[in-house]
Parts: sequence; structure tokens; C-alpha cells
Amino acid sequence: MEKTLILLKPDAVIKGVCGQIIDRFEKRGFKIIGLKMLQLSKELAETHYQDHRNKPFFQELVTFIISGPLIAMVISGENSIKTARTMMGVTNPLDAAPGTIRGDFALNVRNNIIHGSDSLESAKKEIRTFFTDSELIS
Ligand code: DAT
Ligand code: MG
Repeated sequence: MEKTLILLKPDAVIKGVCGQIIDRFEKRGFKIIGLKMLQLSKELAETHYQDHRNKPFFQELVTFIISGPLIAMVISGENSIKTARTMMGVTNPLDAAPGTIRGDFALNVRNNIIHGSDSLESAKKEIRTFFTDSELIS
């Protein structure tokens, strides 16, 4: 089954909406095969967002993602990468449709609640960044 990495960002933890978001993935039919709470080091954050290193918002993005604990999870299920992205809504919550996670829980592109891998290649890379094989249920 296809796996993808989901991060419930520090703003989701502070708002106390992680349970509601996890509930949506479970209700949709995805299996959680790895889950942990952690606070990222600057190094891990820069690795995770390495493709954005030349963007003007990179420093701000890293500062935000390390600002507090987050929840990292791997979900597994048919077409999980694309379906999770659809459930999340577009990057800027102002444009995200109501009913999507960002459309229901976020207002600001800098604090947009959730990350989901955007391709098979990035899912594999990102899952390896956050989880060892023994931390994932097969
Ligand atoms: P996504 O998280 O939808 O995959 P992305 O990979 O393009 O979006 O960007 C990664 C994160 O960077 C995004 O979740 C929030 C932040 N970001 C993107 N565009 C931004 C902008 N114009 N200003 C500030 N932060 C931005
Ligand atoms: Mg992205």
C-alpha cells in the first residue's frame, strides 16, 4: 500500500486540533503505521524543507516548524499521497476550500497546520527522514 508522511505542525498542536485531523484520515480509511511527537532540530527542519532553501520564506518556515512540538505520522492506503493532499487543501488556507483541513483549521500560509508529501519520491525520502524501519508497522 502507498505510504505518505503527514506532519501536524506546531500550530495544530497549540490549537489542540490534532485529534480531529487524525480522525479524518482514519475515517477516510487510512491506516496509521507510524506516529510520534517530537520537536525538530534546525538541522532536521532544513533537511525536510531542503527544496525550499532558496525561497524568500525559508528562514521563517524553519523558525516556525521548530517553534514547538509537532506530530509526525505515516499513513498507508490506496493513493494516500494524492488523497491526503486533496484532504489537506491548497497551501494557502485563504484559498483552501471549506471541508479541507486547511480550509477548516487555518487562516495563514505561514501557519497552515499540516504537511503532506507531494510525490512518491518525496514520500519515501521524507518517511526516511522521520522514521526508522523499526518504528513503522508492516
Ligand atoms: P505545501 O505545504 O502545500 O506542500 P509548499 O511545499 O509549496 O506547500 O511549501 C511548504 C511550506 O512553506 C508551506 O506549507 C507553507 C510555507 N510557504 C509556502 N509558500 C509560502 C509563502 N508564500 N509565504 C510564506 N510561507 C510559505
Ligand atoms: Mg510541499
